[in-house]
Amino acid sequence: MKERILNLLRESENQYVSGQNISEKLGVSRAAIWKHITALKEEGYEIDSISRKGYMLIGSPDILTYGEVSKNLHTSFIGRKILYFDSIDSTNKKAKELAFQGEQEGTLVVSEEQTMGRGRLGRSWSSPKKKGIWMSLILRPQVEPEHISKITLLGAAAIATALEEMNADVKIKWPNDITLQDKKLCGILTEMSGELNEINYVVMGMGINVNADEEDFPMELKTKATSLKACYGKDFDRKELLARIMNNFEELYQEFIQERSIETTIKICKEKSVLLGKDVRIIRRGNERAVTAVDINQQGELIVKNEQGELERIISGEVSVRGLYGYI
Ligand code: BT5
Repeated sequence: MKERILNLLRESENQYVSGQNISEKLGVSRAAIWKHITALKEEGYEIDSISRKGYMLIGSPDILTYGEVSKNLHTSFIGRKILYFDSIDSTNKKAKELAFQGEQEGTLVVSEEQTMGRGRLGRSWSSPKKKGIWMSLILRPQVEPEHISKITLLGAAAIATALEEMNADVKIKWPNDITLQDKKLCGILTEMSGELNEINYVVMGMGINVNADEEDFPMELKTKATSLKACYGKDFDRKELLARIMNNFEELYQEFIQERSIETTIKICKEKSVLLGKDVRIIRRGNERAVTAVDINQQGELIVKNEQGELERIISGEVSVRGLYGYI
């Protein structure tokens, strides 16, 4: 009922809606309306009330609920259901539990903070409250498990495009990072459950530092991580960014599923690549090698030239790529 009252207020932008009107439309008592309005105010909605005129929505809180995000959402199934948490251990963990229980494709788990956010290989992911977007998307692609690493690239291309639409000059660092001014802005963690030939579900976790200030990052990240706010000196609209990511992702995902192609994704990943043409280190289980990044092929693999001058394909899996002297 609270959501329905909120929707009525949203529909009547800059106008008062009378208690009588709400009561008739939704079939609730004036006293119940008052209770829900009070609850909405507690959530951060600014609602003006004048006797005899009714209620008017003046401002909405900076929260990533479906009601707040959907205004900018143009998808048919990606992000059409958002499970919203104020605080959770990890959205990937929650999304995996839900997917295991049968949750449908396209459902998004979002939390304002994570107390045990995870990166790859058990590394931790710093997720301070309301400072970023911490979310996990449930997917059920009908493709062979070997194609799963492509999903991370779809995510990276969707996020980078959304950020570009909001005038942030980001780069993609194959396979799972987005960078801004040579620091890490975003990381993607794609996890899957499946058999040899079949995927049960995929969970793609995305962590994006949006309005974090320098002091929000733990000591060890200060030289390596950045946020949109730290870089551009202003707050960015998290709701709009989240919706834009979903919009872009759905398009790229449809191409992947229906046409079995990631051509558009690869084009974006190459155009925005921070690695191509650079001398980098490939790190796999502690072993490091110096190579030059040359290309990304249609399978989404990184093509590098080794010290013998031979070309090699690098499959994302468990590799990390670093610059010769630092993160890039
Ligand atoms: C990643 O791993 O970059 C994947 C991160 C995925 C996070 C999302 S948030 C929503 C969802 N729920 C989860 O629990 N996880 C996903 P990796 O490439 O392994 O990088 C991890 C490393 O990035 C850490 O070891 C730190 O050095 C660094 N790091 C941690 N927090 C960071 C942050 N907020 N910003 C930038 N770098 C960070």
